[in-house]
Amino acid sequence: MKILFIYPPLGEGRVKSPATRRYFPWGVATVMKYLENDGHIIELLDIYGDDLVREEVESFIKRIDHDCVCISGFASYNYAYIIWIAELIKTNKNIPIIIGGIVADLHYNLLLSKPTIDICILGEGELTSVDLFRNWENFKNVNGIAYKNPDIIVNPSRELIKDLDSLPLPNFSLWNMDIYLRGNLWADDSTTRYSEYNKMLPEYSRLHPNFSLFFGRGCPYKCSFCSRSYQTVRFKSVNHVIEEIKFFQKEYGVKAIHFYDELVVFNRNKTIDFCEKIKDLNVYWDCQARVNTVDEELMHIMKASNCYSIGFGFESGSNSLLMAMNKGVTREQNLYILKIAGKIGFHLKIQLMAGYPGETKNTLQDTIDMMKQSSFPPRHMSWATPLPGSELYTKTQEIGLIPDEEEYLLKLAKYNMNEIGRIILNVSGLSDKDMERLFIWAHMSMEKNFLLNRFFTSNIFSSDIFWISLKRFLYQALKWYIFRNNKAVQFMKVKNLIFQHQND
Ligand code: B12
Ligand code: SF4
Repeated sequence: MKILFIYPPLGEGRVKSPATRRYFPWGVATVMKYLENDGHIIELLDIYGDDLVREEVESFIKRIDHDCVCISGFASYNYAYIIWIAELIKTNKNIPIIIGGIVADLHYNLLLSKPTIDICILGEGELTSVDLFRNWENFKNVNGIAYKNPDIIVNPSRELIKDLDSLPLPNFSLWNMDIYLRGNLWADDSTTRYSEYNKMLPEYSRLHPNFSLFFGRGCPYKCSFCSRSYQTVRFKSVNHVIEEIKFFQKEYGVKAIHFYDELVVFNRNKTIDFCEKIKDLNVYWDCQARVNTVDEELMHIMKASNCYSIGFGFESGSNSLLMAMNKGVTREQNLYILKIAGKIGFHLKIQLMAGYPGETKNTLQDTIDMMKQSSFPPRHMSWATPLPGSELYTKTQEIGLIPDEEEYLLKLAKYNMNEIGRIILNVSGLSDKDMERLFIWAHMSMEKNFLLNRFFTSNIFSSDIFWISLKRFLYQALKWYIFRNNKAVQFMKVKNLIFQHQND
């Protein structure tokens, strides 16, 4: 069969922005490779990677001559775009449309209620898609799919792939590797625009080209705000990952690797084994971790193996909120990480969340106080947004705050996690206005503390830190002033117009 795969953008799709960073979509790329190995002709329209605008997509779709189209939906945020493109395809050519990815998993009922969408692949797609195409004439016994006949039928689920080392490398020639190899990783965002922190990082040129990799699938934790796709945890072996890195070094001259799952440091012994082996490769790497899976000794070992940055979801400085989130860590554990990172000189990327149910000025104050101990400003503080598939989402639905799933998904497409005036749903229990005020106040307080901290600890006038911090602070203050005068939404619209090309 000649199959067209489509990888859509998140949300509404972007205006052209060559500066945007991209993460390689391993999941769908591996599915494509399985089908290719099974004898199919696979082509790709990578709207996300190539940053195509809708007119370009329309002109491409008019020319398709495929037997079938497979669309991947990385998150619920893709829903609106997928509906749009499915309609576009069916209007031009009446061929079967298959949806896979998390959006299919979570929203197959809605997707299949559309006349344009024929089949949804639920869960891992590699074995299921091969099985589906092998039984194309009669797929009613294919596990792991949902389809219409004419009602929606959901087949039994399929077992997960046990051995992740058995996954073949994707066919990279189908993807625009120039784009995926030039990611900014975590070496260039709000926390590293301070030259002092940049000093902790390798020179920019020594991190390029780089690539994103993953160590495992699934997560054993149960944070209530998170929409986990796999309950069980599986890892690639350390040796396998090392071989993959060697491949990218040899083929693409990769100098840095970004692990985008949280499992690299899940198992201490495995992490140490990995650090010992990656040390010899002369490649930089960064990853995400949980504060309960890292300690001082491990951070030393990681740093010595060229790990240049770790991302942590601290979420909050309030123990009561951390408990409500079922985060499984405490404020004290967050503080411990800040302390040892300061001691070792380890670069951290801290993510925070504001507006979780029960958030108040006091809980946000706890977060602000916790961040006072940090020599880094947070990477992001995002709105607590109920993600389909999460416990928070189910509870929000139960109390009637999401009366219509589709309407919510259409709103999500417009979502921007950091932007005031674009909040999708306020679940904090406070009024929108109060929560928005607190959000800005918390941002400003953290900036102020950071600025004061720098003021007293560095030779401010000889470095750019003071001036960058001051600029950031004034920016927050301006936002605050405008918001107080109820002009926040208009302000953000203007700001978006000015800065949209710098989106990351
Ligand atoms: C890595 C990752 C990222 C990476 C990007 C990865 C990428 N481009 O592919 C980064 C860090 C960029 C990222 C960002 C975000 N992410 Co994220 N991310 C993940 C994570 C941890 C792993 C995804 C992954 O690679 N999984 C492993 C692969 C193998 O699975 P997969 O991609 O789903 O693919 C398999 C199947 O779905 C299926 N399949 C997929 N496509 C297709 C297509 C067809 C046709 C078929 C047949 C099958 C098929 O087969 C694949 C192989 O088995 C997931 C959590 C998770 N466990 O899934 C969250 C997750 C997907 N992210 C999530 C979110 C919310 C986001 C953000 C929107 C967060 C934010 N607030 O901004 C941002 C988006 C920012 C942006 N501009 O891109 C949510 C989505 C929840 C939801 N209901 O929408 C998840 C589930 C995590 C969570 N916290 O709940 N993310
Ligand atoms: S937030 Fe991270 S640790 Fe928590 S359940 Fe999700 S993936 Fe796991």
